[in-house]
Amino acid sequence: MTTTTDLRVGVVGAGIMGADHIARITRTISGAHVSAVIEPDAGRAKSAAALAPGSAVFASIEEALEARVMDAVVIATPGRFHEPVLLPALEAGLPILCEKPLTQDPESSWRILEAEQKTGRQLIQVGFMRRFDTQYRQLKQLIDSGSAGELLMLRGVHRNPSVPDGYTQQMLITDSVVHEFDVVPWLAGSGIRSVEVRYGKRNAIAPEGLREPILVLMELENGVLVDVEMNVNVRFGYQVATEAVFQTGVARIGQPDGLQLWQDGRFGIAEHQSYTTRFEQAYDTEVQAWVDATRRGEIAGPSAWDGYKVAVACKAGVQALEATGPVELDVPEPPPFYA
Ligand code: ISE
Repeated sequence: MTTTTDLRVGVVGAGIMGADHIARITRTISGAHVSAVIEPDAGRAKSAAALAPGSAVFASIEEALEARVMDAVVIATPGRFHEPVLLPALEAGLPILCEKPLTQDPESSWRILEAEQKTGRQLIQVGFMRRFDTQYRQLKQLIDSGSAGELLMLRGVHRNPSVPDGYTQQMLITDSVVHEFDVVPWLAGSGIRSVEVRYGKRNAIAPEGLREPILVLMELENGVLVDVEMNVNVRFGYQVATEAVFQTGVARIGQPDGLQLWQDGRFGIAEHQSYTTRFEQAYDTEVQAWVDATRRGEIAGPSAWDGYKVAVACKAGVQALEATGPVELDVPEPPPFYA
């Protein structure tokens, strides 16, 4: 139900994630409604706006700001379009939930940090939804509690059924491993020291020009070693799973938990096909937490500084795609505003 005290949210970008957030805010989230859909593709904008009755459609963030119909903004465009939306939204003083990545390189992310500092308060929350996933949270609690001893290694798989046209080799890092670059330091309580990429046998069904799967190795500052299989043409479904190796125990998250079916002499469990269902609970919890925090004048998750650190890791990761051996990260001290 829409009320007059609701947060009026403008959603920028009406692709898969934008449409998903528009439907979520309209149907599931309390205390907010979608007042504006901002999307240059008229057909896409119209179908997305139909998900949020009463919302107005704009072709650009500037037009929507001019109309003064938003109290806050969700940015769900591809990463390369984030900076030109973030800057005017910050200048207008609007709170922002920005889908990952903050921006695509450390230089532009630094410009965003500077613009945010000028506003005098933290307005940006970055949409690293894994931090809101119940199982990731349980794993973090286990690590923090020390009840299985110290964390020694993390072993992850990140598998997609396929990738859209235009997905490039670099996007293995900047669009996909970007999630691990945020969630691993958050879980382990330690920054990333270096990133290395190893190539196995190429999957011949991958689109031309894409050399994958890859194995991404991260060494953390606290000595924890992390490996992630990044694999984007598995066809059978969407899988994100982690095994944590402790001194006296092993924990797993992300195991299949769908419908179990025994039929024709076989047994199977339904597997997710997309991140929109695998992380549905995480997105719901994330967006509700953001809306509640925004109404209190706060953020409730990864900050722009976290987004900046991930941009530094992505830069090292992209270099590691070409390099032999580990690439060290160069993260400066956080500006006092974020310390
Ligand atoms: C996509 O953009 C996402 O964010 C998904 O979570 C990730 O699994 C996928 O690899 C990306 O392309």
